Amino acid sequence: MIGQRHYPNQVRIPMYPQPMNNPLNPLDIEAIRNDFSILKEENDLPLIYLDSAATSQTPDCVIEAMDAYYRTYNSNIHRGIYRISEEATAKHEEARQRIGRFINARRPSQIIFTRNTTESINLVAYSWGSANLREGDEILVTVMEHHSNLLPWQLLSQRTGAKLRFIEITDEGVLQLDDLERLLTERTKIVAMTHVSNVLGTINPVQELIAAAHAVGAKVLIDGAQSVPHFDVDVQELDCDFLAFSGHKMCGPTGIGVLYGKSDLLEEMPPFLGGGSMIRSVQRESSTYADVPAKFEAGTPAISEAIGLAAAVDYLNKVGLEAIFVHEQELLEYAHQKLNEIEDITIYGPKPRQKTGAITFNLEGIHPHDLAGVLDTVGVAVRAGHHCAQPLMQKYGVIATVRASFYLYNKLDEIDTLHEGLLKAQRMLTRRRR
Ligand code: 7TS
Repeated sequence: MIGQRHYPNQVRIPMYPQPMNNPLNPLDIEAIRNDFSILKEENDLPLIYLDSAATSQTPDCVIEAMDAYYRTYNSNIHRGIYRISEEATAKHEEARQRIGRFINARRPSQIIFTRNTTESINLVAYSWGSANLREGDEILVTVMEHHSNLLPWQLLSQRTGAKLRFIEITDEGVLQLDDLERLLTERTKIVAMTHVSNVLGTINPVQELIAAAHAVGAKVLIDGAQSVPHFDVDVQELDCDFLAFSGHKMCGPTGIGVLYGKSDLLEEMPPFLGGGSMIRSVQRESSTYADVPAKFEAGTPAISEAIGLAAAVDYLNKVGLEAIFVHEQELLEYAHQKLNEIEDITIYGPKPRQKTGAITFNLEGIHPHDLAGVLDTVGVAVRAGHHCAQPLMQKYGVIATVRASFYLYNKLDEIDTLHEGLLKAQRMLTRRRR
């Protein structure tokens, strides 16, 4: 369930899953950490992994599921008339079902396997976009998009003459919705927006925006790369037309992503890539295509990765998304409190409870890359850079920031080490002495 909060403009803003505090269901962090071999590796320093927004760590159960495929039934799918190929096909299609259930898709055929979020969005922009957009139409995005949810639309705009328009954000890092009526009109054909900002962690009020977009006849693509891993995303409740996400940010492997789409849209969309597996029959000059989802899955797919992603989904279900969300809130509250104690720090974006997963900041006079380098000397892995969100960086007038991002396996004392690392960087790299 999504919690509700009222904004002055009467837009109902879903902020976070409820309940926020569920003392009956706290995470057993030590048991969870035990599920991740990489966190138990013996190194000079323990790994303090605060870069899950880039790629999350992989629990052993996911590695084992993929290992079992290669060790015991490695074969191509949908073609072999022999035991192990049938087993691989069954496991691959079962994975589709489990992943579909995870986002509450009506049917497994609405789950299209891609390589990642980027490919899922490109698929929609090329296939649906090229068939449906023309000069005079508009594409509405936000300034907080990851480049993966901007470049495909820029390219579409260049191909079709459709115009890109932007929802701005406030200084606090939430969407500025007061001029939505001006931006969202009958010219708008698609709204493509992130559910959660990969830089700020802001949770956007997508359910209300989807309803508003549908009211003017626009379709909506939600970039779920940073939401699906962190809280319950229900495509039927949201009523989005498309949802894109990546396996490697939700305890799954790299090389597998998902595009969910409404069936009627997927059925009328032309293929994206041509090749084996996506055809019904082929003649010299033309062909007919397989049904959805095969129509969009040309070539041999990432078989073990789909099986691994299904294992990841089972793992997240077992731990409980709600408990994960509450745990992340606790980490964020503590991180805000500790980092706010540091002088000359600028923290970007909203406060905890309006966001999930990440805290993004700069220390005056220190380049983010230098800061990340010093943090590495105390074992802390963070991301420094523009985070593939340059328009957002421009909004804040910076080239880059440091981002610490959290997931189910992070502990409060890791934030203490982050804090100490930042003070160390200030001692080393500025004239400030502490
Ligand atoms: N959309 C959002 C919101 C993202 O955070 C990312 C990746 C993508 C799309 C692209 O995902 P991919 O799996 O296709 O690469 N974000 C990040 C990040 O914040 N740091 O590294 C990758």
